[in-house]
Amino acid sequence: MIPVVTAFERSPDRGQGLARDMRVRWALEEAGQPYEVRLVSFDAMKQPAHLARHPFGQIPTYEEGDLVLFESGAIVFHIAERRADLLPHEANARARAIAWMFAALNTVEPPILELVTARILEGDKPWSGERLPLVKDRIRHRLHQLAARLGDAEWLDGAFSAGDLMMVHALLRLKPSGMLDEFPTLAAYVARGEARPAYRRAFDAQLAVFADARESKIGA
Ligand code: GTB
Repeated sequence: MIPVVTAFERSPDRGQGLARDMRVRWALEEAGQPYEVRLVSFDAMKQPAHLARHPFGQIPTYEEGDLVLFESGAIVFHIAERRADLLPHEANARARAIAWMFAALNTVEPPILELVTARILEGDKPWSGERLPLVKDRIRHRLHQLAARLGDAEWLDGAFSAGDLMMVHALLRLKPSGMLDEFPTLAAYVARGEARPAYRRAFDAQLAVFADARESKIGA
């Protein structure tokens, strides 16, 4: 059964791999699981057919036979549980890797998303100049804590896991801000994730979607 993942027809990040289908693609590549992609426009995302897959009208979704899933964390967990070495077999190590997945989604990613909101959606508000440093400080606080825990290790807890996959992808969203470079060990950690062959394959696949969309626009 070939799973089907949904992704942006035209990703606003211009194929930089920041949209969350990238996590799912990456996990599938790590698992050696072929997949298909259904591209959806912003308009189609809000139509009943897609809302039946995703109650909030977003990407990514994942379909595999009768199973329809939304939420990148749940999808990566599903893939990791079944087909990859993305979760350790030993029970305690497995529980810790899952904890890192939650930490990426619930503890590290939220302040990073606040920065995106502050910059893009609230950048023209009169109070934006005062808010931005506060948001950045909240991110720095988390990054200090994360860097302290990572130390000189390659990955967060032993071998590369779904916890690292989610964490690296959450941190990638910081790249355009330059803030990651303030934390060299975290920048190196992210670079290690990006250097994984499975990441490269997933990245190239989503970049090809953007390139194709651009070409068809030029050709039109
Ligand atoms: N919690 C959900 C999950 O983890 O799956 C969040 C899903 C989500 O935010 N999806 C976004 C979406 O569908 C795309 S990934 N947005 C359309 C909408 O809500 O109408 C978020 C994203 C978007 C754009 C960039 N970018 O351009 O850099 C990066 C990430």
